[in-house]
Amino acid sequence: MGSVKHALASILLLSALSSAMRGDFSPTQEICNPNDKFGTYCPTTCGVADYLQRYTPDMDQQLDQMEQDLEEISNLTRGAQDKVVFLKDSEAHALKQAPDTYIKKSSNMLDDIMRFEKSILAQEDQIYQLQSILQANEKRITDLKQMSFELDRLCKEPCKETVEIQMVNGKDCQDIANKGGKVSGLYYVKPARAAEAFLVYCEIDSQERGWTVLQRRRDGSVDFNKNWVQYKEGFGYLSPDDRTEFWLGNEKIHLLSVQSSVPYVLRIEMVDWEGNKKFADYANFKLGPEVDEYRLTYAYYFGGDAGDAFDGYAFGDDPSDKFYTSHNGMQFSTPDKDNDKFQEHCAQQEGSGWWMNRCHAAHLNGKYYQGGKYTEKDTEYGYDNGIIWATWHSRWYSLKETTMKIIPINRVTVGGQESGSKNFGDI
Ligand SMILES: [Ca+2]
Repeated sequence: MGSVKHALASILLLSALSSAMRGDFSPTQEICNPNDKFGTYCPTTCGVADYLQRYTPDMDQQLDQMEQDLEEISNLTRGAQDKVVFLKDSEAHALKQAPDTYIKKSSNMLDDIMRFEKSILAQEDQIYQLQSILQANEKRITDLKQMSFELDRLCKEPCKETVEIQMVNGKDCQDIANKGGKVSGLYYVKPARAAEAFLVYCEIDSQERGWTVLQRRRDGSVDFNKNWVQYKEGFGYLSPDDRTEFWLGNEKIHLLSVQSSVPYVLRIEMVDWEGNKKFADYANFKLGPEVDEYRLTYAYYFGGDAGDAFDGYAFGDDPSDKFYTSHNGMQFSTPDKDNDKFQEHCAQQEGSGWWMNRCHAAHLNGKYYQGGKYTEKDTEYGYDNGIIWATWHSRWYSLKETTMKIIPINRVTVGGQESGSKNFGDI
């Protein structure tokens, strides 16, 4: 740009000179000539004209050169402007393009890379987990092979014990005894309205009486803290030799108890820790259907030497105790189902299923206490929750053994005197 300025300055100077020339003098011959059209000025401008004359060709040349240079510069400038415009356009274009494509593209690529990294890490983790599972499975397979080997070995040995199920069937154990069942053991019974036969323990005595056993406690080996469904279906174990504890199941007890026009007697037999035995009988024992929450009903206390605990007991704390601890007409409650007459939840507090009132004077599904005696401190909620028959032992004394069993009423007499007459029986 410096050269351009210099050239422009020269042009201005020359223009000034040129205008001066036109106004005052004009180039003349090398030697001042008065005859020349500018001759009148000659004497005073001669030197200048002479000077100009001498330098005009160079000046013209220089001017031509300058014009050329200007032309070039002008061209260059235009080119530069074009270039600038082009660059601006390119920049604008690039700016426009960059975020949409390249930045986005590169950011997408980064995302992809991160995603792949994550996925690789997750897959490595998965591989590690699968390897662990594989190892665990291999160990399990080894264990199972070992067990299979052991079982195979055991199977080759002759069986030491068999459970014998008697071949006689009937609607209850008395029916089975009537049909020739002679020994106590496991039999299939099918009460009138039962969809299918089920297994029961029949106690068949020397007088050919068949007792269908509903409940058995003898050693505390079975936990009676069970829920509604378990009490409904039954739990524990039936054994052919009366060695195990169980609850036959409310649904089965219901079906058995309502099937016949001849009502049942419920007999409750109990043994304490001193080996004393007592019993209580209830006439017309029935268990309602599940829609009535397996309600307990009986007509009257039929006899026995244990006392009528089902009728409640006056513990002495409150005059209403007897009324609120009776069981006739009570619905069944379990820790997960409160059908009692108490503002709280007897079955839940005492960990058993029973025909709870508020709560009980008889409680044969209670907690098993070794030795019998227990205190509030032994219980979770401070309530008497043992195996109780309040008309015999204190409610803080838990019985050693119990049996609940039914028989058609015509097989027993009032007061528990056995009716041995076979003529009574065949029903
Ligand atoms: Ca309640």
